[in-house]
Amino acid sequence: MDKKIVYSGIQPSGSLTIGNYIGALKNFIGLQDEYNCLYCIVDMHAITVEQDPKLLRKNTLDVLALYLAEGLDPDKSIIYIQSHVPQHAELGWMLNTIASMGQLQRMTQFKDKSKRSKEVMAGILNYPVLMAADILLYQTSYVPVGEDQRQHVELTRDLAQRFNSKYSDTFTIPDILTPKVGARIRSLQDPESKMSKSDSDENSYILILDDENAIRRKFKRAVTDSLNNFDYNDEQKALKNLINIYVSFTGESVEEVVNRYRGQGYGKFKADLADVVIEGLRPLQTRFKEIRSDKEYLEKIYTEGAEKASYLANKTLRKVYKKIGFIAK
Ligand code: AQP
Repeated sequence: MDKKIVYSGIQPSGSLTIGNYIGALKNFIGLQDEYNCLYCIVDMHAITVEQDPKLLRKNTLDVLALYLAEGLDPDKSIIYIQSHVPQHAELGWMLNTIASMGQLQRMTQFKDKSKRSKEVMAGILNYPVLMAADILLYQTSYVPVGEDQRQHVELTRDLAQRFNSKYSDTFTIPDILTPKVGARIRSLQDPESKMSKSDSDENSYILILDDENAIRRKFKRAVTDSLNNFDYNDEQKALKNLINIYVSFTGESVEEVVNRYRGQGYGKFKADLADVVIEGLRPLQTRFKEIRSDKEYLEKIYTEGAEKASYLANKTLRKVYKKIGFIAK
């Protein structure tokens, strides 16, 4: 039997944070043997908020190099850039015709992002429909993403079911795959919001490519609480978040970490956490530098990836067009 399909993507909307790493990237690697995986750099999603073209180009290649540096293997997985496969936009349009405005306006990410914009563009509203197209184009069974994307995957399931019942079985209904710990890494400055690469406060996030000094400084400045009680609970959200980051990097259990630091001040823990993250990111940062400087290699990967992805995407799109009633050329 054919292996099931895994699909995920990351926006090149800034430099990636350890939230993106723990919630998504880190989990991509282990899926490559068991499933047929597609990993995309979703540049069309990134332009739903303002981007500097030069920076967008740089960030797109950075994400590609990070994918490869982390261990995505182009012989096992299809690695490509979303705008190279126009079928995403085509299926996105079809799905827009069955997605309701009310449904899209209820999306938390839409509400958050539109609050932050002076003028709300239609692209932000339609973002989850394009995401549904990304996933459904490849008959995806599993979508490894962070908790913030759950609502979008649920919308994807809903659109797939709606299309299937209107036109007969066409799309596989996908399931979300989130990590047990670290599915929602929070801002280091405000534990009520998630860590985000587009946050205007650089102390709120650790970037995968941050240097040692920046990592130490940001953890030192991370907010905690005044209880001075080393414990893991929902009343101490900021500390809980730091412990989640720690265990995501070391693979230890929360209990082990809490037992080790109980009775000590937060300062020592924060300093050790910085060491753990610096050491954890070091091999990735080293490989990233080597790969990022090889432009020809990167071009080869994204060109071949787009060819393979287009082939699969076309198969689904042809079916969709036929069912809708478009005339085949
Ligand atoms: N804080 C987070 N904790 C756990 N997982 C996270 N992800 C993002 N932030 C966290 C996961 O990373 C993957 C890629 O996300 P994305 O770039 O497609 O968009 P996003 O979810 O909107 O991430 P950002 O960093 O907040 O980007 P901006 O600031 O551009 O909107 C997804 O799997 C996501 O769940």
